[in-house]
Amino acid sequence: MRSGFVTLVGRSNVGKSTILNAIIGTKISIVTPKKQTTRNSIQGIYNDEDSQIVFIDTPGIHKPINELGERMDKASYSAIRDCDLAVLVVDAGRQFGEGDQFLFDHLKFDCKLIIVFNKIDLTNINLINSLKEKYQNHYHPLCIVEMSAIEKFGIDDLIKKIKENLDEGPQYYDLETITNVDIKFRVQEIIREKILYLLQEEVPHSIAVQCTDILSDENPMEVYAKIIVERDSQKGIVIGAKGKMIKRIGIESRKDIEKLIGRHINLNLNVQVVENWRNSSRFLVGF
Ligand SMILES: Nc1nc2c(ncn2[C@@H]2O[C@H](COP(=O)(O)OP(=O)(O)OP(=O)(O)O)[C@@H](O)[C@H]2O)c(=O)[nH]1
Ligand SMILES: [Mg+2]
Repeated sequence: MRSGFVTLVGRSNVGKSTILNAIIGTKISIVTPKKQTTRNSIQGIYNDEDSQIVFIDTPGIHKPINELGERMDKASYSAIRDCDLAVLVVDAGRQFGEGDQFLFDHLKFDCKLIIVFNKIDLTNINLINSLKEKYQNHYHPLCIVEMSAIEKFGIDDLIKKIKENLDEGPQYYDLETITNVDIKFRVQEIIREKILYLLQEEVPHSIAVQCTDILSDENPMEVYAKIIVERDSQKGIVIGAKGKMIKRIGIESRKDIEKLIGRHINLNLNVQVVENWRNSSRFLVGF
């Protein structure tokens, strides 16, 4: 069989996590219209009759403004050092700009490279041709695949091109395993996704979620999670007037967690302030 590790990398918001979910056929990595949604490297495992591809979704490469951002970029750079093939995802609906230049200056590939032009539903032929020329000349990829992950267009083509470029190798995971992250991590991410949707501006980026306990012997199952903010004022925003916001976050999250776990749950949320956690090495250990 052919197998290997394939890293999805690129700027924030280009659709890396959407692509991973479309490939695996289920939601492994959270997706939002906000930047810096993914904060960790997350594996999704694709299997078919003659191959196993371990995809690694990564945080969007950006100019970091705090230690969390530095760690996120580091996770992305290290994921392309350790893979067999990298897939650089580009938003084909946007003009080349400063952020793309930052990527050109900082992101180098020693491994095989395929470029995906995603969001072709939002582009036009002139834009796509000019982007293609730029990326072709800078990176010399094996090929460029056009895609609309949201419409599931181009996914099969990408898999085909990846398979053509992977060597014979072992089956790394058993066939039932679709991700490397555990239930607690997925619960945290679901809650963070709802917060990203429901809160505005900087607030959702100042939030971390820790799932502290899942009591599966209880019926309904009891799930405990802490929402961590950086300041008292943010705590007020997360809780909302008369507790309305935290209630909404709870209701939205519970629906998705129940889908994930396949059982009814009670979701117990509490909000805690950890000042400036995004610059706290102690807090970020193991992040
Ligand atoms: N129109 C359109 N929108 C897309 C497509 N793929 C993804 N999106 C949208 O783009 C936004 C960002 O998608 P994500 O998958 O979270 O992007 P990402 O690259 O993982 O972002 P980070 O985790 O922040 O690095 C979401 O609103 C998606 O619905 C596409 O093919 N077409
Ligand atoms: Mg993402």
